[in-house]
Amino acid sequence: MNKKMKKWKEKFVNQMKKIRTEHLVKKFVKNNLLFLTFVLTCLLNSTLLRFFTMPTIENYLSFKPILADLGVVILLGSFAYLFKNKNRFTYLLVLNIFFTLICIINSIYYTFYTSFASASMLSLAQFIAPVGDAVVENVLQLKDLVYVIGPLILVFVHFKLKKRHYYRIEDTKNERKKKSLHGVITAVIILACFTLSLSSLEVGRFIKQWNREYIVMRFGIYLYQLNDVFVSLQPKINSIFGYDQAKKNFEEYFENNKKEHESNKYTGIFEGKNVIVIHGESIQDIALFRTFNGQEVTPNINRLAKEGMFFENYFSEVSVGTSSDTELTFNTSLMPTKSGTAFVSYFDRVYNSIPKYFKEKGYYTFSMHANNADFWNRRAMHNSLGYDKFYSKETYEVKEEDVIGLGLSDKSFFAQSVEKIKKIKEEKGTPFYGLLISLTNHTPFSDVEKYDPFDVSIKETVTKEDGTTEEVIHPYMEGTKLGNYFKSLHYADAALGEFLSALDENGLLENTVFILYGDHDARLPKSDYIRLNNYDTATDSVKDSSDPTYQEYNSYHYELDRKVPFIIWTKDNLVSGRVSDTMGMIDAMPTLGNMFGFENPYALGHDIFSIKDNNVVVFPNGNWVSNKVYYNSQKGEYMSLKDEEVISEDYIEQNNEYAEKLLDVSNDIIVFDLLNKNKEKEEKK
Ligand code: GP9
Ligand code: MN
Repeated sequence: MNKKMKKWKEKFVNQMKKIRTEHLVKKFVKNNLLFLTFVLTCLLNSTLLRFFTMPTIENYLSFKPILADLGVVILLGSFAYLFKNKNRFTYLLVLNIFFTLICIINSIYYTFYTSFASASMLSLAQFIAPVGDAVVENVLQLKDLVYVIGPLILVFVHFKLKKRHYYRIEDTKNERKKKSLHGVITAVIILACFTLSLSSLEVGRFIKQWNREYIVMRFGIYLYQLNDVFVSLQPKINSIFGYDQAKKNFEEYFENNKKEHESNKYTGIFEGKNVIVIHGESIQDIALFRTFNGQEVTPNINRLAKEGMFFENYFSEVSVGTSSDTELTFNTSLMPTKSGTAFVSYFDRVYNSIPKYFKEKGYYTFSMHANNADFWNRRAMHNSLGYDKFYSKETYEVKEEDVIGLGLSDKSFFAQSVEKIKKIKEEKGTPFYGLLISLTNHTPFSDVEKYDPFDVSIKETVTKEDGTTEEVIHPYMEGTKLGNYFKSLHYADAALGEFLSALDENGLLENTVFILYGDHDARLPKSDYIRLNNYDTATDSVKDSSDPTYQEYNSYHYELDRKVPFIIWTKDNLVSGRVSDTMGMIDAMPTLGNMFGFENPYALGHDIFSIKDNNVVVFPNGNWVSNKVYYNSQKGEYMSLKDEEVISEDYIEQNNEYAEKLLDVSNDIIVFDLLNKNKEKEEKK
């Protein structure tokens, strides 16, 4: 055979091989069309979910979650081959619908909570249901339903195949077993490759599961949700196992972080005074001192902030328990739990709380909220927190015309509450500590016609050529969710003003400290903030980002804008001034404790007047903020808050470690009931 011939032969053999492989692939696709459609639609859905919820380059380019999703889908899908043709489709369809539901639920959940859903929230469904309307009205969008296309494609392919008599040839039992095994082996190989690609940090975070975005971005939605079920069962399992280790870590933490609290100029200044605390639903700093056409959004809160002590860099530290998480953090100086919520899953633990310390001082303690007493399990938890009495909806008259949004309007709530407080003062004859939880300023802020009118447009008086003037109206924030939020808050602020006047008229402001905090941000869309900062009256639209006057608004600006007010005010202006050091809800108890003369040795926050500019505020997702930096733990990046200062890696690392330890110890205290002295005694027996 000469050289030329040899070459020809080689070419021919290669060509034949190619044809055979192509043939094999074709045959494989043809024989497994239904299964492949199932795999691809499930993969498409999970990828779309990730792209829609976290539209970042890192996420787009991330290959790991695709591997993980593929592994899970093939693994579970492979069992379809164990069924005969007739039932195989049913199995794949049920599985496909299940995966689709995971995507839809997470898509809706993400829009509402900027996080992924957790099975631990199932026990909270009853608390979310009343806010359900808000979800449907404001959140359910086309992008949440696009996933339905997965099962639809599967059904379509199924009928097409049926028409082509695809199902006529039935595999033998052995063949089916073999196919299923091949599928499982393929899935195991894919999952093994995926596991090998993981770093120890990624594995660690997967086990802890509190940084949900981080996990979905690396492990895909299906593996996340599977793991979540196990983690959600942990409250039950956890409190059985791991107590000794938790106790050891807890003792070590407080040994290393022993607080020698030094007294400062505020120590004991309020001892013996009555206290009224307002839990202000969704009040954010962005509304304070803001005006539209010369009108303040929050004139009453502004007055309190100007006359009293205003903590202007104060952050709420909520997780999925929103309002209830803030109540926990404010009252106990502990963080929300890593899974579930303390109010629901751990209401039966012992807490060192503000009401309990006041009770020790002979105060009468109460809470008031005109919503269902079981919402957020308050009926049980307010008892655990040490309130003598919880005045819930049952104790208020709720007339139809007084209902706004979620329930009784703030104006009616406060008016009725004043009567109750008056009675308490007369009957008890002791100082009192009372928490009033407002309700009207709750998302979706859509009962606009029921709020006091408040204009969020821009009105301009323009002089025309002939010298006459004309009023031009630019819509600005009208019709936006943020605009409606300002309207709603303007109403809530007016209710607060009326409350203060009524308290004053009844002599209830004498010898009383009035405290107001915003419980968390209002979960408003970023695009509305961009509009707020970049509106162009010349075009009546948002400026283009290329415009030289365009103000950048990134995710850090958004996080910083989630700040809430914290104000301490007395009628005789005992305290005043702005406190600018970064502070969190967790620091309220130690700061107030110093002023009222009590100290919780197991508080995880700090008296801001002792720690001053060294404070670090940790969020449940591992992000943290100090006077210098806002750190995003999901991205592992930060934004410097002081242009001139160089931030060292040590500083970031130290605070990361601090954040992780704080979250761990706080969670252990609650889960293992570590403040329960009786439990300790029982252990020793
Ligand atoms: C309900 C109210 C709102 O009683 O506190 O709770 P949230 O939805 O803000 O957690
Ligand atoms: Mn709330």
